[in-house]
Amino acid sequence: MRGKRFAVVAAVIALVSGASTADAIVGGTPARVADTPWVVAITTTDGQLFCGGALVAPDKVMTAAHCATLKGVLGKNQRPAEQIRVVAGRTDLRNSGEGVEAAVADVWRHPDFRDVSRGDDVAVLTLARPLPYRTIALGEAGDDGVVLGWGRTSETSPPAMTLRKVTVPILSDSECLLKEPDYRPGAMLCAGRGGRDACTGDSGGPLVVRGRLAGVVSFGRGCARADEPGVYTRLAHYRSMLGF
Ligand code: 4AZ
Repeated sequence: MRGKRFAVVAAVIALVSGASTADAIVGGTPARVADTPWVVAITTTDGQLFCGGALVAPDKVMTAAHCATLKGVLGKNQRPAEQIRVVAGRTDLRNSGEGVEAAVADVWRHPDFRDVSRGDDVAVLTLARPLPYRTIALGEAGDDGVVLGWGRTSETSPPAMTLRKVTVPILSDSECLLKEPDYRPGAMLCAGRGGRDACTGDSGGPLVVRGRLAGVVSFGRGCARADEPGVYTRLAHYRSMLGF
């Protein structure tokens, strides 16, 4: 009786505040790593989620440069490889018995990366050992894509900690420029028309178009706001320097 009343009150509060209890990534649905075995979580050595990524070779993880960056009082520095773990094959990050963890042997960040708003937000982690999971090839943008991650299900929610995915419409460069002044045509792409988006903790994670990796989650103003599409690093722009 008490529980039921609480549930009704919680539902009313959720409706009034505009939050949706079914959301995650934002506006998404549960996903299983078995269906997308190349998606990985990036954590601290004590298991705290901070980003996502994608296996582009058995020992290489594509992610965002800002995921490989530590902010300190003296400025921004590369995050030491020894402080990063890659978790593969684990739908629920709380289930340490599922999948595998790998140490990172080397971090490559785009040499021009300074801040997400300036772009070049791409990095490649070299793992200490190859992982036994299928990889994903790089590809081009299209009309829409699927973004995956373990991150927040709304701006004010904690990370889902279980993998989720959502389909987002990819906007034209001219529309992205109108909505995001920092947008760099050709080197970024933007996606989402409100309600569906990546959010904190999904950074570095994959945007998949026709089964290929077209982008990595870079930045946005909040999450899933109307007229604030999520911004991604457009991987096709970096293809020759990445070598994948
Ligand atoms: C973040 O804080 C973040 N809505 C990532 C993606 C987006 C916003 C914030 C895009 O890592």
